[in-house]
Amino acid sequence: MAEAKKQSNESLSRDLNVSKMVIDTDCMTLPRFILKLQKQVPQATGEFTHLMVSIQSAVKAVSAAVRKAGIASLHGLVGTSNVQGEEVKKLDLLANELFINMLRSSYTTCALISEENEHLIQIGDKYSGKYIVCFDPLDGSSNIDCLVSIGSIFAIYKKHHEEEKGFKPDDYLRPGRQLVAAGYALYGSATMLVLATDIGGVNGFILDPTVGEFILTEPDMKIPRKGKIYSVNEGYTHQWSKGIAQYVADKKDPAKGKPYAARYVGSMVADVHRTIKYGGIFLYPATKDAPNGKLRLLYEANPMAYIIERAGGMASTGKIAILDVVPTKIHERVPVILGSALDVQECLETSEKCETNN
Ligand code: P6P
Repeated sequence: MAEAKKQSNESLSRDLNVSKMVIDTDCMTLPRFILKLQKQVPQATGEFTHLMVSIQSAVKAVSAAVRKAGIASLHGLVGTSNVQGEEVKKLDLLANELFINMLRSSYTTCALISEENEHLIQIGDKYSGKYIVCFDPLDGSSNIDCLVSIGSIFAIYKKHHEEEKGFKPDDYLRPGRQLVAAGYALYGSATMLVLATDIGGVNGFILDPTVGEFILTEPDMKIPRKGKIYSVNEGYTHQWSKGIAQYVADKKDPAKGKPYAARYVGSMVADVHRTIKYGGIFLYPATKDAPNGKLRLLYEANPMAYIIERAGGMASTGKIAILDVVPTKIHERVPVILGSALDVQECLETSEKCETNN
């Protein structure tokens, strides 16, 4: 009997292997990971877990829409009405609605700041919670039609006085160093969600479409101390400060060491994700036309700086750490120099030396 049972088990395991359908029966999903963090915080109420599950839902829906976008634009459907007479929404407006609706209905937020909305979105008392979420629902959307990777970026503050109703400006016009979490979703060859939290480090989750869950594939992500790639739009070289121009020139000068490779997608999430994975430096510096740079502090620079610092890198405006900037308005811009600590340090030193000598 035992022999027969052994043989049937062997044939069963062979059948499973043959189908290569190795299902991980203990996979670490994003909700499971967040719950694990929650259990490490005695006073946790579970609201952050609800908030992250809502953000996850928004990202899953945006991911599905992005994957369909190519088809929609292929058939020239975007901007027209479909058979039900509904307008086929532009992807960035659709993404914005998805984030707003998921965040509002999570009952965990009191205010939302979106790249797509001129004014702060106040969440009424019925839905109100203690978190303020700053987000860019679809960053790099100008790249949609050429199918280049795009992303969503978010940053989460907890209001100063949880017991009080509503919120005040200093609950969100505050340094990024006071964030409780930040993350991005990258809609590339796969959809990845990278999340940084104050106690959990930086962790990467890949969306497994067969299960419909984000699965932890890159625990405790760390950026290399130094890289071999620089990432900047060199079309603005003539508008940079002498210091930045000198640093970038040095990265290409064999007399200054092995030249770096140039990589620039023009989609911040893609450029930053590559910088975390491979090391190096990403810059969107100040220019004559844009003395504060192009990237927005609350929902681009701060979340990326929070992630980069927790991954062991550096993120600077060129003058101070991005996370120490005190915002004065919700759509404030800042220059961005971020990446491997030794590369950012070298850029700041070259820039300072150049400014001093002139
Ligand atoms: P430029 C995309 O429009 C974006 O906001 C970021 O994702 C990206 O890093 C930057 O602008 C690219 O700007 O001026 O190089 O096209």
